[in-house]
Amino acid sequence: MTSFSPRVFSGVQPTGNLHLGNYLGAIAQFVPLQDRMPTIYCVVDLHAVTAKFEPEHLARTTREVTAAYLAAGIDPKKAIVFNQSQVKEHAELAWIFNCVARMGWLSRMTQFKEKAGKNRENASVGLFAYPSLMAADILAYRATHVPVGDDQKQHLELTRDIAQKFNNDFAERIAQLGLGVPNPTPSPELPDELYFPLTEPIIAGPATRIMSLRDGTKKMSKSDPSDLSRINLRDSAEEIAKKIRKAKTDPEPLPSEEEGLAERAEAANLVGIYAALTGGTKADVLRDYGGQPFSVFKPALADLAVSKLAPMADEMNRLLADPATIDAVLKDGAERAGAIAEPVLKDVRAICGFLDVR
Ligand code: AQP
Repeated sequence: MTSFSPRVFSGVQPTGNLHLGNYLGAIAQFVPLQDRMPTIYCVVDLHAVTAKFEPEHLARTTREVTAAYLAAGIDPKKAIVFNQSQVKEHAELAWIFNCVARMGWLSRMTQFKEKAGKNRENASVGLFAYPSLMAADILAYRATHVPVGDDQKQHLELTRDIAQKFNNDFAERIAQLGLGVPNPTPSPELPDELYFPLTEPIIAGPATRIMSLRDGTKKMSKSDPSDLSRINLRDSAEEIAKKIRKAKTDPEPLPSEEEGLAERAEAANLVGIYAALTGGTKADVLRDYGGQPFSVFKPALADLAVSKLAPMADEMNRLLADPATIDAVLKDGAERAGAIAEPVLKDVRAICGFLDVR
């Protein structure tokens, strides 16, 4: 290989309650990329077991994320769509990365601190090591780009740190075995030849962090106990309208300029959602609604959200009524993903020096 071939990898956890943030921040960004380069979209079920989960729901939520991918416009003939647990190379590479990553690096991850909360001692080791598995998900395909929401930025930086340390620690063996790729961005911190690329995040659009409808300082999240905090992708039109009507706001009308949103987290969030749903900018929205009260803006936002999400929910429901077709997509995807990850792990085992007797 003379250079890393561009390849996209991303994933969504099947933890239930897929919401507007997952859609605007991630899934909607996945769709156009499938026409620009090879893409791999995973349902990351191994991540879903790092916190309390119901085994009897996991298959259903795995199919639900797959249905959301397909309903959003991901074409499984173009993109590889599969569930993580079906390709064993993810778990194997994660173990090696657990031995590359440092305790200090993982201890600094804000998502672990938030999710473990005050009860850190009781959090699973899997939750702590989650970023190593995420690095393995990406690097098992030597993916060069990862579209994600803003909350995953720190994990992507850790993926680069792991790749960099692996490339450095094993530089001699990578060169000896002839497995290196010329470093596209030579620097004193890195050898001339790399095995793993330094993956770039793609954090794009006006909706990289959609906030809770109940609290503009917290991100919209599947695990928020209040269902009113998020718009679920399969909510009915009535539920969507109710949640937007009840969304926390302030008494002021919308400003005409973006600077006027600076201290108004809830207003900024709703304007950002409107912008993302129309494919425009916050400035465009304020040009139309500046000076208007929320009693005018909220119904317009509700109509817009329903018009965009209802067809997707209908398509998800149609797909979910036929689980065999979803499973066939996942099976085909797992075979195609495995065919890429298997030789990468063969290289990694050789680089690490494991005795191969089979
Ligand atoms: N609020 C958000 N705004 C924009 N993007 C978001 N994403 C998540 N929440 C928002 C993006 O969705 C993708 C899939 O996320 P995930 O399922 O891997 O888990 P997460 O980031 O931990 O999302 P949640 O919804 O908050 O789930 P729980 O509550 O289970 O932890 C990612 O690209 C993420 O950035």
